[in-house]
Amino acid sequence: MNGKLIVFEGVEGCGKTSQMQLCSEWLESLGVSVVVTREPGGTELGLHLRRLLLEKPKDKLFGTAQGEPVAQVTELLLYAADRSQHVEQELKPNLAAGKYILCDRYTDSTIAYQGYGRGLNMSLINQLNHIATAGLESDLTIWLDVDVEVGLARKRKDGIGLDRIEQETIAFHRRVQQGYAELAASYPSRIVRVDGSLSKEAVQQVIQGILRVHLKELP
Ligand code: Z5A
Repeated sequence: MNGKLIVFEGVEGCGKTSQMQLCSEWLESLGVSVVVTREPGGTELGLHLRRLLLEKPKDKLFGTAQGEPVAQVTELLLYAADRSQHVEQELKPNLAAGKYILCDRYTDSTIAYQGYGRGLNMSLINQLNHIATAGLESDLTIWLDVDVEVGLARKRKDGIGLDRIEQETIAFHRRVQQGYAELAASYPSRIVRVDGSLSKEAVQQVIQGILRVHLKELP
């Protein structure tokens, strides 16, 4: 069986982690060899970058120890660095080994958050995405579509403090959401929208149906 890169995208609290877990269990029950990974933080280097990118400014860490804000282009370059390492060290070797990779966020996150959310130059983002991935695109991207306030409320209910990006304004998160909607409209064969407001079980049923349609070689 050929390896596949299946990416899960969406705003905070849309249910990516939950759905990837269920999906991984389902695929393994079919005898498929699965790798679960994420961006940022899918490699050892990436874990350091993830802390730099997501810890709140008041947390004592590296460059942000004195609350120094991370410049927007710096943030973009750090996501690109994380991705480049992830593609070389994790994604390419596992695809070559025929694995099904379930990846929490990939290039569309950068377009949605740094492009639509922060308003950074889209052609710069596309160039960096291209360099970082060496042209590796997802075979399928599942966009879990939930209202931003529903997603953030789920996160708050978890009782874990909101990280640096989650603390952005609702307007920021709405721009990110708009980004996903426009990406899904532009790439209908690669990105499939799933209503993430349904129950976890119902969302999983929809995802399994989509994977069966798109990945015909599934056992
Ligand atoms: N970022 C970026 O800006 N640019 C980039 O290029 C990349 C990333 C790659 C890290 O993302 C941050 O990095 C992210 C964008 C930025 N922004 N932030 N912050 P992350 O994926 O690690 O963090 P996250 O987006 O906040 O995801 P999360 O916390 O892991 O949430 P989730 O995976 O989407 O959801 P979950 O953990 O499965 O569920 C959250 C809660 O909702 C939990 O209590 C569940 O039990 C509950 N839940 C899940 N599904 C349901 C349903 N269907 N009904 C009811 N409740 C549910």
